[in-house]
Amino acid sequence: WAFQTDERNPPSLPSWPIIGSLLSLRSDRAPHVFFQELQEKYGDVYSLMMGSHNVIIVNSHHYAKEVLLKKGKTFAGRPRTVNILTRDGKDNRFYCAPGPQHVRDGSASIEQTSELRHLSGAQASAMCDVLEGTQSVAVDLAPELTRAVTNVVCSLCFSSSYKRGDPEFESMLQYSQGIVDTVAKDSLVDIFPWLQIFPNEDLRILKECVSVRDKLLETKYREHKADYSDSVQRDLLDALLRAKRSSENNNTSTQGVGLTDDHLLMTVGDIFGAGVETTTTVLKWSIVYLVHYPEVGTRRGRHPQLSDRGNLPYLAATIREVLRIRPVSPLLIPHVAVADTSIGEYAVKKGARVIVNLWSLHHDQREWKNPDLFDPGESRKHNPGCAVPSASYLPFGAGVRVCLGEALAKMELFLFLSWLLHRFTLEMPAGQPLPSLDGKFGVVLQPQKFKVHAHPRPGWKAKRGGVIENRDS
Ligand code: PLO
Repeated sequence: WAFQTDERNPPSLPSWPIIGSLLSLRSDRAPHVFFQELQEKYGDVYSLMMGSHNVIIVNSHHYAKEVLLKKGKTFAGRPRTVNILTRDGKDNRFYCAPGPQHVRDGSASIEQTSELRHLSGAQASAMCDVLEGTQSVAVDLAPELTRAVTNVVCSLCFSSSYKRGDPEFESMLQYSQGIVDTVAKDSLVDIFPWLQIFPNEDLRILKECVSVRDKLLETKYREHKADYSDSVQRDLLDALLRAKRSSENNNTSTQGVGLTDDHLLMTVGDIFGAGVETTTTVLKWSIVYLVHYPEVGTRRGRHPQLSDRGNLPYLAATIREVLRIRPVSPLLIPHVAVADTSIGEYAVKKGARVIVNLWSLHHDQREWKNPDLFDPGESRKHNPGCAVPSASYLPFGAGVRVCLGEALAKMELFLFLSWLLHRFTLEMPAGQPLPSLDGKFGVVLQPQKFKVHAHPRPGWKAKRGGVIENRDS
């Protein structure tokens, strides 16, 4: 009497024992695009089996908000998968209960530091100086962008920064890329356990990269512990050390879980990795789109400081549009239902994984006019029946698992791009095709490598203290 129950199961892809819905999932499309295509046949919410796991894919903003906001706590679980990267889930951001206090404390201290603005401004300016030296050749901007972003996060986490050619920085670039390339595939190990029995090349690369990363983190940790003092808090690592000490003094039982060294290391590692990979990726996409739509770049403002954000609405709109059309994390991070519950009219069992397909939300024909078109202009504001910005827009996720770094990211994006556009026009080298708009799907959606010419604009000069003045207006 299945039809007598109030709630029914979501439409489901065909599945078989052990391999689950694998046969229906073969596609040369990236998963987020493929999941959006399946929406036509199966609807906004459907389920499939990955191995023995029930996975629910959510493709529209009403249902997505039910998962993230209305029933946020019920869906706040995380799958216990990637244990190579996290030492069995000791990075709280991914796997523990959402918002553990020491991470919240850390992120609060991120937002408090007004120094960060100056720091970001200084990094942006240093980056522009380097680019100015490359005038006549087309260059891949990625390493310079990464260095600038890394240095912001690095001083936030460890109060240190990297100079050009620093071997530690080069090794960091390498291991980070290695992890980004392989960690998405690693989560497949969980679905197909035999991959672990037959060690493959990716797994080797991932393990190697993680061990390089961990050594670096451990060195920083040792140095910090050596000259830690309760009276000064230099950075995030100090804040975490303090939280650990106070939880030890308070006698563990009140705090529930004691913080171990691994917890601290993995938390810093996460914030570090997330801070670098995400912002850098958005900057790269912004440049891709600026080269495709050069008219966007010419509408620049005059004094790139954070306080100008209100005066540069077009740049702000451009950043919003980049985050819409190429979201960094098109499938967010999987959620897990911690109790029996429902999504809309559909029943959801405890333990089910829920993937919010942000790509579908950001490319929903019902919510956006020409969703595949890059359009930072006015027309995006006139979505039929949509507030500004649209309800179908969640580049940082939402609810208890919302991105910790949203404020930092927005500040960095604005400062880095306004400086870049203020000092340079970006162009493809003559005869070169425009960079591809297709992303490489991994743990973040990355653009492919490309080179551009950065032509210095005439008429700006640097004044003391990094404030710049425009003379050509
Ligand atoms: C990036 C590579 C680092 O070496 C480790 C790391 C930690 C946190 C991850 C990040 C990587 C990729 C982007 C992630 C972030 C946590 C939140 C963020 C997944 C793997 C996003 C986009 O959701």
